[in-house]
Amino acid sequence: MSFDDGIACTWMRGGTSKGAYFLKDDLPGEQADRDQLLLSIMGSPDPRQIDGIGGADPLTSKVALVSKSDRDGVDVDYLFLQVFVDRPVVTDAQNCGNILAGVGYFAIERGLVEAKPDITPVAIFMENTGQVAIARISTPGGKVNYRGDAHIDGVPGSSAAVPIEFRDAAGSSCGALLPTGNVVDVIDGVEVTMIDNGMPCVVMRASDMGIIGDESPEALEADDRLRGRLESIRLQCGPLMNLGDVAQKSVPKMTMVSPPRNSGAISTRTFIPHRCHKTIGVLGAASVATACLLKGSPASALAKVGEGAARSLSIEHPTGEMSVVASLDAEGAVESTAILRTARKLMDGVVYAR
Ligand code: NQM
Repeated sequence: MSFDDGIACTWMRGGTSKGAYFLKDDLPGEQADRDQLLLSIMGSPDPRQIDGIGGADPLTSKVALVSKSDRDGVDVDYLFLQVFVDRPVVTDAQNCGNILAGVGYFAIERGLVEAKPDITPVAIFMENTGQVAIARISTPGGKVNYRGDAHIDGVPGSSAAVPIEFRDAAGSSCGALLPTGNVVDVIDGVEVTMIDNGMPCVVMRASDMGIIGDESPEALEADDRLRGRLESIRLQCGPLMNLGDVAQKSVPKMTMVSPPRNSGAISTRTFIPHRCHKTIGVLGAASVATACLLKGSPASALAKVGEGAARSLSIEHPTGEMSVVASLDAEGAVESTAILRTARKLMDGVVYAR
C-alpha cells in the first residue's frame, strides 16, 4: 500500500474534541505501520504538532477508524485511537464518546449507512470496549444536517442534536463496574472509587488532593505536586483495575470531585491523565455520574442526585456542565446512560504523511 497520493480523511469536531475520521480499509492493516502513519499525520511526537494536523492537545489529537459492520443489529464498527502529542504513542486502550458523536455522520456521508427521512439511528460497535452505542443523526429529507439548536458547554454556538445512548457499558475495559469489588479503596492515604461505566476512572475528593475543586485547568496543570500525587495513585490503580501497567496508557482518568457550584449534581476536575480536561469526557462523565449514585462512595457524599428511576445528573466541569441521564433498575443499579452531543464536519479531503 503506498500513501504518497494521500489518504481520504474527514476532520470533524465530535462533541468537545476534534479528530481525523478514516475508513478503516484506507489505512494499513498492520498495526505498527498504521500507528507510524498516524503519528506522522498528526505531527507527533512534538508538543506543537507543527508538522501535522493535530491541535497540540490530547483533545484534538484523536482518530476514528470506521468500517461497515457484519455484527447483528450493528451498522458500523468504530475503533478509537488516541495519538499522544509529545510521545510516539498511539493507543487503543481507551474509548472516546466525544469522537463517537461524529461517527454516525461520517458513516452516512461515506455511504456505510443509508439515511432515513428524518432521524437516522446508527448502531455503533465500539471496538475498544466491545459495546454498542446508538447515535441519532439528524437527516431531514434523507440528507445529513449539522445545523440546529443544541448547545453543549465547551463549544460556542449551536448545532443539530446527537443524542447517544450507552447500554451495558459497565466493566467496558476493567471487566467489572467496580474492578476491585469495592466502592472505596485507599491509595496513598486517599479514598478513591475505581470505576468503569464506559471509561476507567479513579474518582476522589478534590479536598483530599489539597485543592478546592474550582481551579482552572491551567492552574491545576501548573501544580507539580498535585500532578505527582495523581500519577502515583494512577500507576497503582492501573493494575488493580485490570488495566496492567498504565505508564504508557491514557487510562484510568483521574477525576477530583467537590460539591456542585451551579445547581448541578457534582463539580469535577479531570486529568486525562496528564493534561487537565477543559470539560470532561463523555464516558468519563457517565462513569463519574455512576460513582455519584453508589452509596458510600466519596462522590456520593458530595453529590446531589435527585430521585426516581431516571436521573439527570448535571456533571459540572471547568467550562460548564454535561448532563448524563442514568436509568436505574429496581435495585438502584445504573442500567444505561445517555448524553447529548453535537458534531460538525470541518474539512473533507486528502491528508498526507511525511
Ligand atoms: O470519556 C477525553 C474527550 C475524552 C474522552 C479523554 C471521552 C470519553 O473529551 O468518552 O470523550 O478523557 O481522554 O473526548
